[in-house]
Amino acid sequence: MHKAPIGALAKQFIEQEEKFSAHNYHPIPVVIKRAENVFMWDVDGVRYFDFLSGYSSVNQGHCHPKIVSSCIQQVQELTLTSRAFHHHLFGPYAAYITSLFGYDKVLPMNTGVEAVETAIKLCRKWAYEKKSIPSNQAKIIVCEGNFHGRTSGVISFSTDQESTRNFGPYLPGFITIPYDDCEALEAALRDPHVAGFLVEPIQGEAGVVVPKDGYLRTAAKLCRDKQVLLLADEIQTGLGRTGKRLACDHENVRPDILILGKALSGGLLPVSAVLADDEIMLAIKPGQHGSTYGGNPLACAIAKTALTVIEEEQLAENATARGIQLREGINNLNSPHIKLVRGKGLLNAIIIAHPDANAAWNLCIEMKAKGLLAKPTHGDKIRLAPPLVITATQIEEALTIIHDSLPVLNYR
Ligand code: IF1
Repeated sequence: MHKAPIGALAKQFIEQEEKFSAHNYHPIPVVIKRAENVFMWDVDGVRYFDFLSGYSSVNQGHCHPKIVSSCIQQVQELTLTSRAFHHHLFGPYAAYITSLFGYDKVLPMNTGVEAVETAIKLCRKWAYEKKSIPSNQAKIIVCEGNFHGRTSGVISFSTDQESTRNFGPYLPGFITIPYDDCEALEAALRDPHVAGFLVEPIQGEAGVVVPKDGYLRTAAKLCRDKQVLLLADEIQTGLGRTGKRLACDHENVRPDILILGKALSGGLLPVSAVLADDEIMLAIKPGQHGSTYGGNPLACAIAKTALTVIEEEQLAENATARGIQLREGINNLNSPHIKLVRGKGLLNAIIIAHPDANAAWNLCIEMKAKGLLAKPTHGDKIRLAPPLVITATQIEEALTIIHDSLPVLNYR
């Protein structure tokens, strides 16, 4: 595995982290100190393009001035009331986000997985109380290769050994089918106890797996015909990332339950949300679900600005144009080490073709040395997902870095 030379200062921070924190990640060997727009700077002042974007959390660019300003103003006035009391920002925020996405109501949470767990509970509650599925018999269809978070409940239906092994016993009530397979979905929907279908419009963690055109539209119709709820996990694909406000918008699909997170706060703090219409959302009554920080004033202030920035700066449109430029640029490299590039908008990945299992990692280390940070996913895939504010000139600069880094694979 390609060893990256790191400075003494960075080494000191990494050793401290190694000694005093859990080893639940294997980061690229770089210690970031500052970030702005599409760039991050390490503790030695070296600048990098950020091509991971906090896993699509900083679509608006790092430390977007308008979002930071909202944060600074609000953090000095009121940060938390809990939901035991009302506060003056929640109503306007709820009105704004429900109007923007076209749903009756929002249930605010914090992390993405909390929103996914919320959506599962909402779907089950609706199934028992509105669809009369027998108690504790509700099933939710999920896809192979899914990634929806890391709570014990959500990993219960993961098909990734690293996410599940030795974390049992697992939450029951899930049917797993192949992704991008409507025949399998149609067959699974014959079970009268199916309450919902939870799906990522594009599978992020699996390596940016883009389903065939029409998959989501057909899946939505199959679910509708069986009175099964469509739960769209747009935590990573939403908020402009794939070139539309939501990835579902590419096929004019309106999920019954919409799940948002990550860029909902522009990377300032965990903010997530579940949106649905009254028939579903009002199945949960007072005292039946919640969270200490869910819908807190600081989150409302930040999220409302984070959403307006995406709209005002037309970040989805830029993601479309820059994504086409990036994919065409990578294809034009004609590298024997790149099997293919795939993605939509600025959610992309390259698949590395190389006998060395560490090739993708080695390429990432070389790109880091040349000023671009990215990280492999599932071995041979490298996600390329810069903030949606990136310019055409910056894409060209990034392509030059990728081009100049590829020869590192020639000698392994
Ligand atoms: C890690 C992956 C990406 C998500 C989707 C829900 C969640 C995520 C589609 C949960 C979170 C993060 C988690 C982070 C790395 C990153 C990731 F590699 F894990 F899978 F982006 F692809 N639905 N994804 O992508 O949201 O609770 O984390 O806020 O756990 O390593 P969260």
